[in-house]
Amino acid sequence: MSSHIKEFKVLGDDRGQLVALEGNIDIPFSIKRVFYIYGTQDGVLRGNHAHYKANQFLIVINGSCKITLDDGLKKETFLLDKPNLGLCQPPMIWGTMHAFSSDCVLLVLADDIYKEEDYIRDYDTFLEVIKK
Ligand code: T46
Repeated sequence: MSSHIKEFKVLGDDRGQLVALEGNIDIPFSIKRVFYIYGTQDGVLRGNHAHYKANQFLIVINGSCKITLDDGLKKETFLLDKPNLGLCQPPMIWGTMHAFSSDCVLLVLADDIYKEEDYIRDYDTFLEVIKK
C-alpha cells in the first residue's frame, strides 16, 4: 500500500511555497467534492469506514495526523506531516484517521458528491463485502 502515498511538487520561491493539484494529473481522478476537517481533539478517531465506490485523496495542509489504511488483510499506517504529501484512499479500503495534532487541517478531495449510502461504517460488514 506504500504506493498510496504521493509527494507533490512544491512550487516555492522566496515569497513562500505553493502546491497546485490538478484533477486527473496530480490527483488520479476528477475532483467533484472538497471537504476539510479541523479542531479534532487528541485521542479522537475519525473516518473508520470504507467507501463502496468513492475515491478520496487526503492531504494534511497544516499540522499532522496518521492515517491507517486496511484492505481487510493488511494494515499500513502513514504519517502525514507535510502539506506536499497526499494519501490515496481508493474504494473498498478501510480508513482511520488518528493522532491528530491540535492544529491539524485535513483536506480531502473526492471524486463524488456526499452519499451516505456509499459508506460502509461497520467493520464486520466491510470484511463480508470484500470476501464476496
Ligand atoms: C473521511 C474523513 C477524513 C456531509 O454532509 N458531507 C460530506 O461531504 C461529509 C464528508 C460529511 N457530511 C456530514 C455527515 C455527518 O453528519 O458530516 C457529518 C460528519 O461526517 P463523518 O462522520 O463521516 O465524519 P468523519 O470525520 O468521520 O469522516 C469524514 C468523511 O466522511 C470521510 O470520508 O475520510 O472525514
